[in-house]
Amino acid sequence: MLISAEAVKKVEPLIKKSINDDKSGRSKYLGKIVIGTVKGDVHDIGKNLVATILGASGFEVINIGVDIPAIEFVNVIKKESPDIVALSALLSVGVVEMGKVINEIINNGLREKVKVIIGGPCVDDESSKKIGADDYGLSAVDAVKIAKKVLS
Ligand code: B12
Repeated sequence: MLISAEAVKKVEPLIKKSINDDKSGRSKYLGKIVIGTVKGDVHDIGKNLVATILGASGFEVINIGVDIPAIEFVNVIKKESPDIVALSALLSVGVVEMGKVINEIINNGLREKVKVIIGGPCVDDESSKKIGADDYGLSAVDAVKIAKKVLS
């Protein structure tokens, strides 16, 4: 696992460069997204891939890293005023943490101001509805589709 994770990290800048070099297909500005992996979870390969693809699709992306507590998401929302917060988790317990982030957003009176999308192998329609997310996705391609959808 560690070797594959390191391999992907090495390749990531090359993927970004190749996307940035291909200016022909670049889209117009679509909005601002804050993305992070929720507390207790340090998996970031998929989340970084999602961030890269969203960035290449026209979104301004602020990637705040891994193991991010709910209150930290709220602090960044207050500072950056994003259109969307994207939550990533690979561990099953991540869904509970995602729910905590949404509750913290509600408690701080920010829910009307920001859309919340969630993703990772452990999320589905049921869990997304249960915690009150606006939508969920299972891949980087989904991320672009649902980000556009929740803002439309
Ligand atoms: C690499 C890896 C690690 C690396 C992570 C390195 C890193 N920098 O990310 C290391 C070695 C650190 C690691 C640690 C652990 N891991 Co791990 N890990 C994996 C592994 C092999 C691959 C994950 C991966 O990168 N996949 C490739 C990426 C591209 O896919 P992805 O992450 O799913 O992302 C895609 C989608 O999910 C989606 N997506 C992701 N985020 C978002 C967000 C949004 C908004 C949207 C729309 C979409 C989206 O789009 C992405 C791109 O297509 C998986 C097994 C597997 N086959 O998936 C286990 C796995 C996730 N790990 C697991 C476990 C248990 C652990 C540990 C607890 C092990 C341990 N006992 O220490 C620790 C947890 C540490 C922690 N606190 O987080 C379990 C989780 C089980 C569960 N369901 O809870 C898995 C499933 C392995 C298993 N079968 O048991 N792991």
